[in-house]
Amino acid sequence: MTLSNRLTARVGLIAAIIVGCGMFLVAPASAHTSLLSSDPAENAQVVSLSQVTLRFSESVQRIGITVRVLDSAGTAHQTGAPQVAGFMVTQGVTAGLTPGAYRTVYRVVASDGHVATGEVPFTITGAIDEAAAQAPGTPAATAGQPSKNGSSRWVMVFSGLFIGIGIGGAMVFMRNRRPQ
Ligand SMILES: [Cu+2]
Repeated sequence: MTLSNRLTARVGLIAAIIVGCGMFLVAPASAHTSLLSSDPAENAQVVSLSQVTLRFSESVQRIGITVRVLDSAGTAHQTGAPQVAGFMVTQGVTAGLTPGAYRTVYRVVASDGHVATGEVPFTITGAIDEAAAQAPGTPAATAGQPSKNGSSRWVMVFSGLFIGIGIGGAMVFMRNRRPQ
């Protein structure tokens, strides 16, 4: 191998690296897709469900899409093929789903060929009288409440902590002032 051959190979390699890096920097910003919003939204509680809608940040291809609506046992309840309209994907679900925990599990292919996957948990509560007729403690009746209770408990703990620090600080301040 001559010196010029070696130089050519090296220049070629450097050029390839620069082009490769450039593509790496440009492609993600212009083409990756991610879920912007959905209906039902994440952790939403809906009375009933006829379809799920997913809205992406980029348009998705009509091929390679799967949208499944699974119950807590993993049984699928979607019906028909997903409908694609630019950034939006709509998927029908079977009628009369029983109240409980569900999740929308999706896989879409962005316009650049990159795959985006994810899932959105939500709860079907059923009609009000229906829910009242159910035994207490079913997933539909209790879902979402633990986190609310948990967060308000933390608010109380932190409020107490701050009030305690405030009183303690005031006492120290008063004590320091007294000798003067
Ligand atoms: Cu991409």
